[in-house]
Amino acid sequence: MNKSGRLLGQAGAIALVALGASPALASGTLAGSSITNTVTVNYQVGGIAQTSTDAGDTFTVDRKVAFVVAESGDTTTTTVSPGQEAAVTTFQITNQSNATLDFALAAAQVADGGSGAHTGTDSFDTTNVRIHVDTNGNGVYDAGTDLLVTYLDELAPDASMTVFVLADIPLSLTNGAFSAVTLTATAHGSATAVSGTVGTLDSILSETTGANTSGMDTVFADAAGATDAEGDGMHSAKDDYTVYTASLTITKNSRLISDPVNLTTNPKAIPGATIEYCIVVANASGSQTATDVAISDPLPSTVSYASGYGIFLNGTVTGGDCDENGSSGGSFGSDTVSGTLASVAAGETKTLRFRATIN
Ligand SMILES: [Ca+2]
Ligand SMILES: [Ca+2]
Ligand SMILES: [Ca+2]
Ligand SMILES: [Ca+2]
Repeated sequence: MNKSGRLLGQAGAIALVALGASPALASGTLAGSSITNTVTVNYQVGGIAQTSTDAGDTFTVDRKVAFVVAESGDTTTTTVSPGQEAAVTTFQITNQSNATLDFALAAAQVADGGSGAHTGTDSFDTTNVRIHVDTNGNGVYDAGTDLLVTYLDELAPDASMTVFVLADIPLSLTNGAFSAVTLTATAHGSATAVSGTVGTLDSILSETTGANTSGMDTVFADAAGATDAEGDGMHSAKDDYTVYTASLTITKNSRLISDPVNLTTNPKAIPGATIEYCIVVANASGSQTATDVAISDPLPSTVSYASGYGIFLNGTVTGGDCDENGSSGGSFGSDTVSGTLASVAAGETKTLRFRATIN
């Protein structure tokens, strides 16, 4: 503070309290602002008013860097299917600083065994992780509209911006597989001005070390986030993806129906015998419904498809064997029996059944 008068040295501090009581912004008086006030003292000598004495005080408001990265958009994990592309998690970045800042953005995988924002233990990494900003401001990711970014440019004091982390989900993941992601924002800005350059990621900020200077100093007031420390010019939060998928078990067995010698009484697997193949598709409880379950069973040359019997779908199972039920369907061509089950829900078991003779 520059004191230009000796009288009433506390006047500047009193005036500052008065100013701070009603700031224009929640984040406070803008960094770089000059706060000036002048005190005037009138006095008398011998009962006669004398010429008044003034004392002025001017100082520069310093930059308080405070901001929050928070998961937003939903309160639960993002459910995904194996092979899904551009699965979205949503974050919000709020600038609580008294300056306009850029925020460099980085999305990082959480290692196996780590935690996310919701219940689960990290068990896989997503691929092709990228960050988009909510360009049209509707809070929802819009492909082709919400632009790919590596930083937020010139976020004003008290302003918030929604960003989306997009990732691709690998195939061959099991139900309940969990992948967490951490979004970290790092404060950048002009070294000397209350705002930076539009369209450019300004310099990474550092705190002013040592005593207060006459210029705009920088103070880090950010909290500790998911993976960053208090007062480090960074803040971070986690979100996560959980795989919901079908958990199919396929079993196949055969039973003898008849043979040319014993007929249906204790038939044996001799040439000319008829056998029934039973294909069972089971989906574990707690899984997602599998749809368009396409079964394809190429027959070896040692058996011949029993075209007169047909193919039966969606039958029941007793003791691991197909019951003699189900509805006609499927097809036979190129020595292959085929059929499609429209859906197999969690906990359901469905079948494909057909007969062949031993050559
Ligand atoms: Ca991971
Ligand atoms: Ca949008
Ligand atoms: Ca900038
Ligand atoms: Ca921090």
